[in-house]
Amino acid sequence: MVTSSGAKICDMVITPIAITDPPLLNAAGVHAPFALRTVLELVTESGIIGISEIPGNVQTNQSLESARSLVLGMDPFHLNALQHRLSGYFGKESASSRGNTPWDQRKLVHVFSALEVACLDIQGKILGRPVVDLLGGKMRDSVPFAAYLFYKYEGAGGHLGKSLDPNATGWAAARQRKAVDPEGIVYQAKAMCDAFGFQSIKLKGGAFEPRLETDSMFALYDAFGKDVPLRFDPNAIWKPETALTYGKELEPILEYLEDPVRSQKHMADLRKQLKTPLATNMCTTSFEDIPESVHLGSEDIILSDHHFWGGLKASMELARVCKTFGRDLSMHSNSHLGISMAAMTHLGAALPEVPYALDTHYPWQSEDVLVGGKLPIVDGAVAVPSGPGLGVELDRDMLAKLHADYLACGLTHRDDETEMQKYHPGWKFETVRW
Ligand code: GKR
Ligand code: MG
Repeated sequence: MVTSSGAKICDMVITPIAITDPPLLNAAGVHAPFALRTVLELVTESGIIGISEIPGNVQTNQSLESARSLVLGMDPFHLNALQHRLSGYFGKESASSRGNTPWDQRKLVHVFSALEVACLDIQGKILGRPVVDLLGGKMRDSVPFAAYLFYKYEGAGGHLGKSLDPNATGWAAARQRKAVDPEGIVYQAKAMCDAFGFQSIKLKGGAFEPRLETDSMFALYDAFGKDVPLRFDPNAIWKPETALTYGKELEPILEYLEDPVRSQKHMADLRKQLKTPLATNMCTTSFEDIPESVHLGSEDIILSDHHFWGGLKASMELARVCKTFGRDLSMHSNSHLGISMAAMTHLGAALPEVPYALDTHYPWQSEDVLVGGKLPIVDGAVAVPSGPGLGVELDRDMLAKLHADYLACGLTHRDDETEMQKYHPGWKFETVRW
């Protein structure tokens, strides 16, 4: 018989926020001065509040809101029933609904991820245990992350827009510098690694033609040497023949090559011709994609993201699937704050293996909604929060400020193409460019 924990969910608070984001370049354009996130709070009858954070998008927020009556009255331990209700309500969402952009645009996975993480936060607070224990327990005390480099235009983002903060020092100063060539990328890498102690490096590509971006990878190799693993991600913007040419050239220096080409088929074809492992957060992006991935052999590494795979438990299940089918699992990221960072860290601590340092955009963000500010990254790693639940607490003044920024900035969803047109009128996102 199903028993209730006596802690039903009685309120749900959805707060869209806008966070300062520098003009980072990628295949789809450039980041706007603010990245959007949504903070969810679930409140139980006994006053326990569980929190979570997902990418901000007005349609996702509306979906979350529309699920309110399905959530209220639920026991926060009954995640299976909650998922069943939501799937019935939203209907099947196919993998192709993720869209063509480097980031995922599906609704149900985001909605369920938000609810699941907030419920796990509540469960942990009821039980007095950290979320990592609810995922099977800690395999490590801290979780390694990688330096995530971007080509970028000058500027710090936020209210400063394209201008610079003259008072910035250290990483805050380096973060606002322009990086549009190999020298700029090496400068950024050194500043980021000095500040956070990262021991692996990823460069986001797809912004410039392949020659320049390949040269940047060799410049990083020259600057950091063979002991710092390097990855490169052109977000599927290369043609198969381009990927083969530059993939071969990069073979001696890459730990892995991420989404060089679009589609499982093209990835599988390329994988047969390259020695470098291929990783993806674009071609195998849901459980529904796994059969074809296995059939074709489209990648070596799946980059999970609990916001896109339907939560932390689903990501643990993905780890098992990956193991079964001979894939490694690592982690993808998008611009995010500390609630997501805490969730990613609990997951990273629970995973049976972490063969590669995980992705995070966290150093690019200057604000946070956590009491005590940003979670520290020390020697490239984040310590697993030890308090109950996620182990982090909402700073309500910051939440209110970032919500005011959301209202003032007028953005409703991520649109890097429109932002790019402010720099280059008429610029168009092409899914395959070079
Ligand atoms: O933040 O511009 C960006 C990235 O390109 C991001 O949107 C991607 O989803 O980090 C991502 C990736 O690995 O593809
Ligand atoms: Mg990627």
